[in-house]
Amino acid sequence: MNDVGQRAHGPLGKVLVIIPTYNEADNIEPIVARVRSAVPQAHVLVADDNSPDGTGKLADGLAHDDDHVHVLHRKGKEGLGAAYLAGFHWGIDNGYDVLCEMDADGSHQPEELPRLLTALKNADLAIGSRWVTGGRVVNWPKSREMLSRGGSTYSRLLLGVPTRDVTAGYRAFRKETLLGLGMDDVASQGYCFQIDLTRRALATGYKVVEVPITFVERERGDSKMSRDIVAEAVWRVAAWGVGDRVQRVMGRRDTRR
Ligand SMILES: Nc1nc2c(ncn2[C@@H]2O[C@H](COP(=O)(O)OP(=O)(O)O)[C@@H](O)[C@H]2O)c(=O)[nH]1
Ligand SMILES: [Mg+2]
Repeated sequence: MNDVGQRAHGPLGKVLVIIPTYNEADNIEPIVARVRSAVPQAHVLVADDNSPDGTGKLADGLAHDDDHVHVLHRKGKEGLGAAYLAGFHWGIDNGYDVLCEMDADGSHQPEELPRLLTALKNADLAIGSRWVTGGRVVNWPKSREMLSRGGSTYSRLLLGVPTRDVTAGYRAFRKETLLGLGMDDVASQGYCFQIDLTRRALATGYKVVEVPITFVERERGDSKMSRDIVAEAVWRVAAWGVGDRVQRVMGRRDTRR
């Protein structure tokens, strides 16, 4: 382990909650309202990929009425990872110290964010986890649960990471963590994006903690999860696993690439 993990953790500072959206018109207003009431001091950034259903316009209305709400309009659908990277850069450039990831569809309950932020006080990355004791999922089809649990186990085995919920998308990062783990080299899309952030944070020596959450399946709108996103995760994790082993055999220390 690198020695970055040994340093003391400073106060959290300014918090930004990034919500990536693609066709979330039915969800965007309630989720932003819930974040604003659960963590009133936090700011919200909606990172919208020019949703055809007008989500971006609705978000503009929220931003007009509330100086804690901001909108990042992107040209078109480029995937969750690209939207988050743009959001992280926006947040860092605008002076935020903590960058949170949260889905728009209500699966990540804003009311649980204070627990993530409390955990981050003594960590570099806090992950809202379904698969640690106390974590659970509500209304999720058995097939999705098996895919998620299987994906985490597969990644743990191949990458040798201890994290139980490697693909989790409810997270709070310190700014220094994102800068230190080399976020601009994260090339992945959906689940893979989250797995890559996790393995890079651990390989860099950052302290990663998991906080149990209750993940609630969306009631409105459609999932953007696809076969391609799963396939990408399967091959990339296998490639990283092999790469890490080769590097270990060659005696290299940096296992991030
Ligand atoms: N900006 C942006 N957001 C996206 C994209 N794909 C998914 N999202 C958002 O990412 C979050 C999680 O997506 P979701 O479809 O719920 O995935 P699932 O929970 O794995 O089924 C939601 O807020 C989506 O609107 C994308 O290409 N661009
Ligand atoms: Mg979802």
